[in-house]
Amino acid sequence: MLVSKFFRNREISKCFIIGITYKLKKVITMVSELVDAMAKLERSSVLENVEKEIKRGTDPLEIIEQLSQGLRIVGELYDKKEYFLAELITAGDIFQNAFQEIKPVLEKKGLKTKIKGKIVIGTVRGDLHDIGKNIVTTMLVSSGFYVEDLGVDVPPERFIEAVRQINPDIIAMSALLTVALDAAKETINLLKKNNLRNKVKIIVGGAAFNEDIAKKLGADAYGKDPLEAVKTCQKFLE
Ligand code: B12
Repeated sequence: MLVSKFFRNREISKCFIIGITYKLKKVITMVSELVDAMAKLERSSVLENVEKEIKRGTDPLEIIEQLSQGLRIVGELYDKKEYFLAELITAGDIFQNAFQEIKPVLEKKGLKTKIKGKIVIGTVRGDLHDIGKNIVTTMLVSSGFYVEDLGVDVPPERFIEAVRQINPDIIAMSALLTVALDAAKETINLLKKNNLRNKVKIIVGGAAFNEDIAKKLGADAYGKDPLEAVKTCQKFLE
């Protein structure tokens, strides 16, 4: 009796392990295919794989993460001078195409909350990267925030003007270029100079920042991805 139960349990465990392994294999296949296609700038393969994953019910943030991993490889190849500016432009363009497919699914995923607030977001002066900022904006909007997007290459004075006009609860700054950190610092200093710093919370994100840099610049928080951005902004308003 006990022995048969032992063997039955072993069978169940075996099935469980086989099931998990199968699922894991499926995930790994999708990961490598999508990352690979993005890194190799294979537009049709990227779009096909994205469509397949959406149909399969994969978390849209997971799909975005795989595409971002592909972009990180593109960045490394650019660093090694195996890719050039043309490839960076193509990579950005493929991502934007793919994001159009993902966006409606992401919009349904917002972390709905009763806490609403106003956010002014922008990529700081000197920086034209907006893919990450746009994803964060989509997540914030679908989570119930009112978001005023100032776009890219936003000078510190434009942030100040927006605070005066819109009276936001939060300012969100994005930067991917290390050289653009000065503009983020300048924006925070200008808010202080105009006695506006205490009126807003500041969150920063994008590859140029990390926790440490955010603290040194005088921001209230650093967000590494859209989910963290939403959770932190919700916390600001509690
Ligand atoms: C695509 C791309 C471009 C495209 C951008 C298209 C667009 N519309 O955005 C184009 C071709 C325009 C471009 C231009 C340049 N680029 Co470029 N680019 C990239 C690349 C390959 C991908 C960036 C990207 O979109 N990633 C995907 C998104 C989803 O990730 P993300 O932006 O990090 O965003 C996520 C998080 O960071 C976070 N997040 C982002 N913003 C915010 C904001 C807040 C508030 C929060 C909370 C979170 C958050 O959430 C996002 C989603 O998870 C990177 C490589 C890399 N490793 O990142 C280089 C990279 C950023 N570029 C680089 C360079 C050097 C340039 C150029 C100077 C090249 C040149 N010689 O002209 C120019 C600069 C132009 C300018 N003035 O800005 C360097 C920067 C090096 C540095 N440390 O300063 C990188 C790192 C490549 C490299 N390894 O050298 N680029």
